[in-house]
Parts: sequence; C-alpha cells; structure tokens
Amino acid sequence: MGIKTDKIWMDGRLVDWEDAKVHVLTHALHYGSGVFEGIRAYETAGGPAVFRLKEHVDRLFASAKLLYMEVPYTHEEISEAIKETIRANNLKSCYIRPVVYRGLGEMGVNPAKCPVNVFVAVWPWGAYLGEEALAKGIRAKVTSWARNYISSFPAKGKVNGAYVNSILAKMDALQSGYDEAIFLDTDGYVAEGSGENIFWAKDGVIYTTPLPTVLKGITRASIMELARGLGYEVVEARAARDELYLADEVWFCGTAAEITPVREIDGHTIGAGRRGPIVEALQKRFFAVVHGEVPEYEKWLARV
Ligand code: PPE
Repeated sequence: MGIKTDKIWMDGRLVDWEDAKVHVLTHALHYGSGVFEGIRAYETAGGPAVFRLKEHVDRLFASAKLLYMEVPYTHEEISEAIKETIRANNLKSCYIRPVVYRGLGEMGVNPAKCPVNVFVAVWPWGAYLGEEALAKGIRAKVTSWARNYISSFPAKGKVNGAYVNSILAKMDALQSGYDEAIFLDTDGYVAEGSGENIFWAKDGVIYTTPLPTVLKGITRASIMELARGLGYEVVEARAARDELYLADEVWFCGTAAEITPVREIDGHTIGAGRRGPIVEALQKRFFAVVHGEVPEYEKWLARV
C-alpha cells in the first residue's frame, strides 16, 4: 500500500500508522465537516523542502475559519508538526495531508459540541495523473456535473464535504474513458478540474479562470508569477468551453497534479495533440524551483 508509512501526527503527537484511527461517530465522517490541505515536499540538494508551506498553512486556517472551527494550534505549531512528520517517516519527498475536522461529541448536523481534531499524514506520491501524463498530456471531459455553486460551498475553503462534487465528476470522466474532468460553473463558464485549476494558452497569451468559483490554488498563483517572470502575459478570463477546444495549449495544475498538459477535450485535439512549448517551459521552471535550483525562489521552500 503506497500510503503506508511509519507515523502520523494526531492531536499533538506522533502515533504509529496502524494506530491512527477515529471513532465511527466522528462528526466529519457523517457530514464532511472538515477542511484539509494538500502540500508537497520535494528533494533538494539541502534535503527535503516543503513547497510554499506558509501559504498552505494559512489556507488551512482560512478554510477552518469558514467552517467556524478554531484550530487548537498556532500556524507555527502546524508547520512544525508537518516537518516533524516528514522527519519521522524519513522521506526525501512526499505528499502532505493535514486535516482539521469535527470529532467525536454529539450526533446531528450542529457541530458545536464536537471537538476540533487535527492530523497530519504524509506519504510518497508520484505523478498524480501518471508519469506519462506530464510528458504527453491527458484526455479530459467536460463533466455534466456543475462545479459547486458559490452559494452552496465557500470556494475559498478546501472543505472535505465539498469534494463529493469532485468525486462525481472524476468518476464521470473515468467511466466515459477520459482521464480527468473539467467542471463548468453554474453559469456555464469553465471553472476547474476535479482537483486542479486550469490554464490555457492562445496566440502566446496565457489564461486562467477567475477566482470566485474556483479554489485559490497555490500552484495557480505560482504559475502566474513564474510565467510573468518568463515574459508571458497572464490574464484571468471567464471562458466558455469552446475557448478550450480552440486553444493552442491547455493544462491542469495543482499540488498533486503539478503541471499536467491536456491533449484532448471532448474528442477535440488541443493544439498539436501533445505537450506544447509554453507548458513545457513552465514545467521546466516549476520543477527547477521546487527542487531548489533557482536561488530567487528559495523563499518558496521551507527546509525540513
Ligand atoms: N482546485 C481543486 C478543486 C483542488 O482540489 C486543488 C488541489 C486545486 C484546484 C489546486 O490547488 P493547489 O494545490 O493549491 O495548487 N487539490 C488537492 C487534492 C487532490 C486530491 O486528489 O486529493 C491537491 O492537489 O493536493
């Protein structure tokens, strides 16, 4: 099992992986009342380094606030717990999953009597959509499920329960023979993937969808900054699906997916049908940064 490691941090201490258990009456298990993060640590010449740790921990606290949960630790304590868990598992690189959730107290939708619990798990996680996907691109489908309506879930929170929407879209795409889903929002505009933000390029300009309906992705923000640094114009634009069909390049990005080109959407070949030059340049820059090879972006790395 790829997710089996030695230790998981639970409510202030490291416990053996086998013992990291919760009661079946845990509130979050019934109602999805939790928030989470997905973070990566990469191997660098100076040992493992967590990519944009501060931004991820800040977003975890913002997500918790949106669910009226008070995290019983400081930002520094959570950051330290993350580093401690990586060290305890002796990993050179890994994916990191902190979860803040409503635990065991009372049943019923009202979570007020349930404690706020926290855990941090880490595991080695290779390319989210497959190693080949990074080089060759994937096939995506515009799913018939609309992205969570902004008045149904706070899009700026990474809320556990909201991911049922993503699960349905992902399964729809897979069952239709595609690799990943593209959500439209409830107005029919392109939103994001089941677990990624989306970008496209046309005539040398880079576009991504504006924030209100999508997760404020940390990879998204990083790509926007790196792309501008490489001299590209980056525009946030609402788009209908046909804009993607006619784009020169399309790609997904996220902590898990990193930068994954999309070579086909709904039977339409995108550009030349393979990884395009802009996404390749961005991948090159991104992977150099996360591996600590770009001194200017050392500021984005937290040594473990
Ligand atoms: N949109 C969604 C819906 C999303 O879940 C993610 C991350 C992003 C955009 C990109 O955000 P960021 O990681 O900050 O660049 N999805 C996480 C979970 C994936 C999973 O399958 O689990 C992730 O990439 O860690």
